[in-house]
Amino acid sequence: MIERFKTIFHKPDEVFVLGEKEIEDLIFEAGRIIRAEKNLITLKDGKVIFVGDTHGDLDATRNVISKYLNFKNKVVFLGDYVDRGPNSMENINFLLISKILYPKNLLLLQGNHEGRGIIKFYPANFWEGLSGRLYSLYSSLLSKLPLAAITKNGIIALHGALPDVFRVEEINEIEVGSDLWREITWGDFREREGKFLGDDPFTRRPQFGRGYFQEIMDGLGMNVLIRSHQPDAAGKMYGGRCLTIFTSHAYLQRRTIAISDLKKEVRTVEDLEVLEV
Ligand SMILES: [Mn+2]
Repeated sequence: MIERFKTIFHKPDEVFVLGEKEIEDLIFEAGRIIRAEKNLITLKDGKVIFVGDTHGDLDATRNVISKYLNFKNKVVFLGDYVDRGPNSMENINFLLISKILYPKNLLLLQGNHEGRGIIKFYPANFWEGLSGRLYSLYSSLLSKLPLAAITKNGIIALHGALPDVFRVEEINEIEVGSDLWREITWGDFREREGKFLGDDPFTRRPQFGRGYFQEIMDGLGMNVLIRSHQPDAAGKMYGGRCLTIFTSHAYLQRRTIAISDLKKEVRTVEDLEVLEV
């Protein structure tokens, strides 16, 4: 089976012809790795490449993986692999195959679009197109993805907003479906003063301001947050300590990633390499 996954990895168009049985095998194999991971991933050395929402943009994922995924780098995807874009199924399957081949070097964090089994949302074209069996296999697997990554040079990376915790270890205790989980996977940041600003009346997303950002980042001892999820957010917020990136043509013409060499101190976004793919 690993040989079959290697073939698909090197001839990525094969990902378009995976049968349902092969997809079940893929979900099972990837699940063995993902279920053993903690909510919080700690990265200690090397170069880390952060990738925003890909949302069915298989081309973006292939570009990043062919260029950066190897046994030295760490590549951290910030969630939202499915829905909106044209190739959700191929995108998530190619990522799961890559995860099986590079389990320590590819980290797939959880976005709100991976939690369809917990909170319903629209658009959900990927989820709505699945058979009942695949719906339950994908939703069970994807809701087990880790929630955050931290680096030894002061970066925390996650999908939406910071959880209301003061020690990074507390992230390991967060349960799927809880308020803290909803802050991470659904939360927005606003360039406004204040802490909790209420749920958005239309999207139901929890909104947070500068005071909340500073309080949680100081408590966690982190310098810079790298996140995705919120296309209307400014790229840089809060004095350059909060970077929002997207890596999908489903939202924007520009597909952006951020790179940090963990040997280098990071105090603001200016200390990262931010580029297009
Ligand atoms: Mn999102």
